[in-house]
Amino acid sequence: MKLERLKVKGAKLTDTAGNTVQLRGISTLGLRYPGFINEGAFKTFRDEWGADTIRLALYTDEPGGYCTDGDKEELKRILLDGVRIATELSMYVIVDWHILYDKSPMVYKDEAIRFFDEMAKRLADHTNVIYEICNEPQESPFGTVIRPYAEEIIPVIRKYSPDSLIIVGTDNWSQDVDDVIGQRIDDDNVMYALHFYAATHKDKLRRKAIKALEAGIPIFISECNICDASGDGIVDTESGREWFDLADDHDLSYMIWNLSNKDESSSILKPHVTKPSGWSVEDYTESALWIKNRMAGSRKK
Ligand code: IDC
Repeated sequence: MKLERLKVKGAKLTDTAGNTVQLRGISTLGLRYPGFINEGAFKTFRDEWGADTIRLALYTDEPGGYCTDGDKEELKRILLDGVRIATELSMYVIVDWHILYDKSPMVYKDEAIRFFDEMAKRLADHTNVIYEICNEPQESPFGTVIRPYAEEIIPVIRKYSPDSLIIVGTDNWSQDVDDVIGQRIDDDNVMYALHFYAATHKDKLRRKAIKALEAGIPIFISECNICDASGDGIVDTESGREWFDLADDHDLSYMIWNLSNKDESSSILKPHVTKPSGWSVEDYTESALWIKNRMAGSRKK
């Protein structure tokens, strides 16, 4: 089944009939760890977790990163394979240009232009592909860095894909969604990223989210977990519950960090688990079990 393109309407994401849509999904770890990018895994998330989306995280700047010393062709092959699998399973899929240590999206802007030009061209007929153009900018004010960057990248995508949904990161590790107020990008189908890690981020960040929502800013939670912002540490289910309530109350889409068996609390699988799919309760970490339960249980439709 070919999925319909989603459309931003006010602060909400909607289908072509105008019904509100809340996507829920799973983010991979960096694509240089492709171990769990396979049909069985994505199907488990779709059928057992209630997920409808997969986010593919292509790190730009880390050892093995796309813009540093990574094997570009291999990383693109893994990415396109992930897109193919998600498409076959009728899931949405986010192509995530995962800036992090590079802080400013401007550092690898020329690479980003080449990358999105190639991807948008190749994936032009994919109605299920969503582009996320800068994961987590830092020290990059929205008006003077992020928006000018987005204004260069978005037309590159729009050339081939005039209607795709595009997610733009916000400053301070995609927390400063309120920065966008009064200076939105002039494009109908853009949402702004908010990331939370519930053990670190609490009322202060939730208030920022509310402030932006009240100002009509369309927010997309393209990364979150209930552990701390390092991706590790304790799991805070109390703050987690407040975050997921907020997301559900406002129909905010959310993607869970991360699909791996790395030894840290944000991983979905425990470190010893190497099975590529077909996991059972004892294979999941504490955060994964809590989130799975929450995700599968709270789907409205
Ligand atoms: C973390 C991974 C960790 C990895 C680190 C650096 O969980 O295994 O060592 O990146 O490569 C983010 C980032 C995301 C982070 C995650 C947890 O978008 O890349 O992943 N996090 O720290 N923002 C807030 C938290």
